Amino acid sequence: MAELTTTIGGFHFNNTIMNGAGVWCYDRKELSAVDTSAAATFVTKTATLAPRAGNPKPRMAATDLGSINSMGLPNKGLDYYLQVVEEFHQANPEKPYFLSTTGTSPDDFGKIFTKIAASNFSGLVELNLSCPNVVGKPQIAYDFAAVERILTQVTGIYHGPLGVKLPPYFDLVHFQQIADVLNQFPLTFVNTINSVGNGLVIQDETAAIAPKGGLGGIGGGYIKPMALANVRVLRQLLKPEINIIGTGGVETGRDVFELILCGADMVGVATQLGKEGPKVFARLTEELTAIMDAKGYKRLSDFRGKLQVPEAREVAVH
Ligand code: RRO
Repeated sequence: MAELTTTIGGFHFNNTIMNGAGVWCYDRKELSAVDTSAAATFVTKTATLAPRAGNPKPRMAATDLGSINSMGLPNKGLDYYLQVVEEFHQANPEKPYFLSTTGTSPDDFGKIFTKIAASNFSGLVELNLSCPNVVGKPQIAYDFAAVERILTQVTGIYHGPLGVKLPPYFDLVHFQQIADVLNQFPLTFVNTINSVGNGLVIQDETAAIAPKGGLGGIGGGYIKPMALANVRVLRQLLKPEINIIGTGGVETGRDVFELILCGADMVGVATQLGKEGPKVFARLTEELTAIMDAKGYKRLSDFRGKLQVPEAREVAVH
């Protein structure tokens, strides 16, 4: 039977599928449910320095094709997640965990990473540069100079394994610009993509969610083509030592397969995890394994990054 082990930096995982930050990761109870599922590991809800209530409700809606959210970074604060991840680490010293974090003002980043550096944290940090839902705050990673500034500061303070969560890019020049910035830093991984920011879902004659006049981050099946393209192009542009976690639009084992075909080292599941709960990981694992077995692939490296593109045939004018 095919095996699904993978590595991010020097960290080994016994499966390639995990949650995407924001879903089933708010507190100890939710993290425990993911930890005891078939998932490789978990990433926490994105932690800010102080706890936050987030945006007013309704702030999340599932649809047949995916989801919209404007949660607004509700979280229990960095201290809570540092402590909880340390507890999981004590119980499972062999299993690496991800801590997601971000700042809500320029001063925060230094404070956050000074705190993490001074803690016992020994997993991987995912710096979220792409939350689309904090009122009045732009998505940081659409500002390439800001990304460079923040990573210069953060990597000067923190020397542990670090990755960034990126928003989707839609323009080939922007792919090159973000890759040029990221390649200057000793990053362990990027996670691409976050939700597609500022979409609108309407139910009858009313927006599905309340904050920001109904606008929110779109996830699920709607965004799979953007996730595939972002994984594929960033794999071509980033230094090979930067691993990629592909997130976006995973509903089936086939979707996991396609993200790996585009170059993902690991795959995140968010909207479908919200719909189905942590048992989704066992189903996706079975479906991916069945695809690999049918194709004769023994391990992920047999097909990772090996997407084929049809040969282009010239077209005559007529
Ligand atoms: O909390 C949120 O509103 C949120 C975050 Br931090 C994020 O990174 N992505 C998203 O879709 N929602």
